[in-house]
Amino acid sequence: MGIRYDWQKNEILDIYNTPFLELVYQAASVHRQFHNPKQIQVCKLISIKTGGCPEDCGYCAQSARYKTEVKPEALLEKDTVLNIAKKAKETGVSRVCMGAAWREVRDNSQFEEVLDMVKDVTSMGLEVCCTLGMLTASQAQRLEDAGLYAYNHNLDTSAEYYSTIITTRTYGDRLNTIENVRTTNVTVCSGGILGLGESIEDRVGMLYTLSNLQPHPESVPINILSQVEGTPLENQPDVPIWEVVRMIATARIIMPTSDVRLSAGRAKLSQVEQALCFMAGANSIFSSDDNKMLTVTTPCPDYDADRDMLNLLGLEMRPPFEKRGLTDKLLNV
Ligand code: SAM
Ligand code: DTB
Ligand code: SF4
Repeated sequence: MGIRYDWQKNEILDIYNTPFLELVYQAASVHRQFHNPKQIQVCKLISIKTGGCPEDCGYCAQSARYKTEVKPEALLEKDTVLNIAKKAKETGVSRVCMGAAWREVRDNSQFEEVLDMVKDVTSMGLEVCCTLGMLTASQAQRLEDAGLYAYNHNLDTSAEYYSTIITTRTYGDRLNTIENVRTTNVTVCSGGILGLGESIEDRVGMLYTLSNLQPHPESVPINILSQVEGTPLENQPDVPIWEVVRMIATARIIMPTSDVRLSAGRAKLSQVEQALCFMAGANSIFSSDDNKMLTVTTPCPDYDADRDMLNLLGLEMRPPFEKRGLTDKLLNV
């Protein structure tokens, strides 16, 4: 089957509700058609600017509106970032994702510093991703010129549920930034979070919006809420693994060429549960040397634990820059 950009909500809901083992089998089959099932992309997150964010995202440890463990810090020095990237590369990581707790990028000296980081990490032979909040088309162009490979900007949930979680920007703002990135050759990374109190229809709604983007985001992160003390969502119940796997499998089936990234919350999963996610089509993870994702509030498995798990499962780390060529070949473009 070819790639579709006209998925309807009822079709996506039917896929999501397919009997569990049949769903995993179908997703695993699609996965094998479009990807090398032996490979997992391993990424390293670096929080280049932590905390003090003016936005009110109800899940986030970095919002200045909530009293959390996270204390605001200045923009990291380039050398600090380069050292973390160097260690990541030595471990076999292929992508470094630099996150800033900003509402939007401003055309100031801090942006110049970030551009410089992008340039230097790219020249180490790593794919670089940034997640810096809202972006104009000309800022996206400057990031492309610096060598940026991907820009992460999540939809997080459905259009309908969005304002329950975030009030300081709209779904339209989010889509607008994604469109601005699409005016360049920088790839798009966009997904969401499970466990915000959303309904199955909201999960389907998010997948509907993502799968109707043409092209699909090259990467779709599926985060599992990490309940952060002090945020409005601190008491949300854990998401059952069955629902995590259903979400991954559905994303895999409707966006077959995208990387589906098992992101925040992976540290809560056993190796067996993670193996089920990989079977269902997840082919990318974040790994870390300091046991955290962006902040101390969200644990991340470390390089050693992940190397052991990949060895156990007979999986390999995907080298940098391999994806674009492979997808182009499959699509005959
Ligand atoms: N400030 C930028 C923005 O919001 O676009 C980038 C950083 S933000 C931390 C990136 C993504 O991380 C969010 O869109 C959300 O999906 C995810 N995230 C943040 N806090 C989380 C949490 N506590 N649990 C799970 N995912 C989380
Ligand atoms: C994404 O979708 N997940 C990553 C990355 N993009 C930036 C972030 C995970 C959440 C980290 C929450 C924390 O560490 O506080
Ligand atoms: Fe700020 Fe991003 Fe956290 Fe929202 S998710 S509060 S924009 S850092």
